[in-house]
Amino acid sequence: MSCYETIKKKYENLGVDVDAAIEKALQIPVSMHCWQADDVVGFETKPAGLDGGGIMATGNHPGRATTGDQARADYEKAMEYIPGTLRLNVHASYAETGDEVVDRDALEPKHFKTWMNWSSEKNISLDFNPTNFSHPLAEDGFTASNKSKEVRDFWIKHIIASRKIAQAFAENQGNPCVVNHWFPDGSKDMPADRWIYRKNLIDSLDKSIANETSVDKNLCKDFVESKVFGIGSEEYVVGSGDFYNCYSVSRGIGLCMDMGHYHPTETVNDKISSILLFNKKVLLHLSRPIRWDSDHVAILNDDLKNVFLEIARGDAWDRVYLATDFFDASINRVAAYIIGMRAVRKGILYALLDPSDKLKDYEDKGQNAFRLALMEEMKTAGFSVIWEKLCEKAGVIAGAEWIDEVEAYENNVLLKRV
Ligand code: RNT
Ligand code: ZN
Repeated sequence: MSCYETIKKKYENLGVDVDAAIEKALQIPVSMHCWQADDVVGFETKPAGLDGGGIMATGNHPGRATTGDQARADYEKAMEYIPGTLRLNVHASYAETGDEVVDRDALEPKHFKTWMNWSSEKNISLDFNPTNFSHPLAEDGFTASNKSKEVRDFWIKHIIASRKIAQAFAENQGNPCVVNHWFPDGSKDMPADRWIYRKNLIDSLDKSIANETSVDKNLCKDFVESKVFGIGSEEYVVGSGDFYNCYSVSRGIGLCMDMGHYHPTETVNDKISSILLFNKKVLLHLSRPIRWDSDHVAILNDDLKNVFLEIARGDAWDRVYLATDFFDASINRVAAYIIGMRAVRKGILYALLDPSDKLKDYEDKGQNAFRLALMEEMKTAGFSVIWEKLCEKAGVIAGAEWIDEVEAYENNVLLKRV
């Protein structure tokens, strides 16, 4: 018997169908974020003298993608080593408009033609995000919640424009486009009035999403993302966890939970069963916070595994949308994608191999030591052999050999970029 067959038998004895787990793990879509390749800078054409910059990517490893073509080449390179169904998550600031300066409120599907063509050519569906940051009208720290009606109206227009682009993506690819709405709005120090911004944000979201009828909600799947604090919004974040829990449920809009957007001892895995008992769907931003929302590359740590175990144990795969969100500019960015995306796929597989029925059985009988024992044993039960099988099925290198190939890409492509 092969090593795989032996291990498969062991799992079968625990009630786990390994072949079915591999098949399912390969099918679950994961939306890879476009912004690790270029440190969240984006490709939009800015008016002379204005450089919006990115958000908080730190490091200066050589080889950053500075054009859409370079970024797409990097995604394609990374995708050679990432098994399973992929999507690509595009931000509005990645519009390619040549010499023409198009402000965010005037963006149209035609400004994303290159992305849609790439999507059709590679058969990779796209998701989308309005970009409510890195813009002069975000400089005072408030966008859609701003006290100025003029500023709010600009962002409302941008959100609607973004949702129309998402709808065009959905039509082009023949399946819905997930749209995530995140706003940096907040303040460094204590506001005199914490209420007004939240009231404004509700009004802007209602006008651009909840009550906006020009976009088909079956094609454009909206989610709202909370945050606990940011640089420059340490004291007060308008779109807090409480705010969006209530807003999303009251409006029937999806909730996005980013693994870096909670207090350090809170875990996203524990939230899933609460949120999904009230909300129809949830989007996860898979990330690795180190002491704060640091957006380190996702790895196969307990936080990541536990998130997928929760989904598996609640059989909630069809209500959870998966997307990555990390940006580390201090290391090879293509390798960062591969490390993070492979970790995510490993985490999904690990969760699908969970002997959940057996664990629940121990629990029902009050045998909690045995429950803990089996959870521990599963960590070393032969997972790597099953992972290798998954990679083999996907036609992707299973082990560390991919590193040499990416080193060659660094030397031949990335280091030659100026
Ligand atoms: C920021 C949010 C948000 C962004 C992307 C670029 O704290 O996590 O999801 O990372 O929109
Ligand atoms: Zn996020």
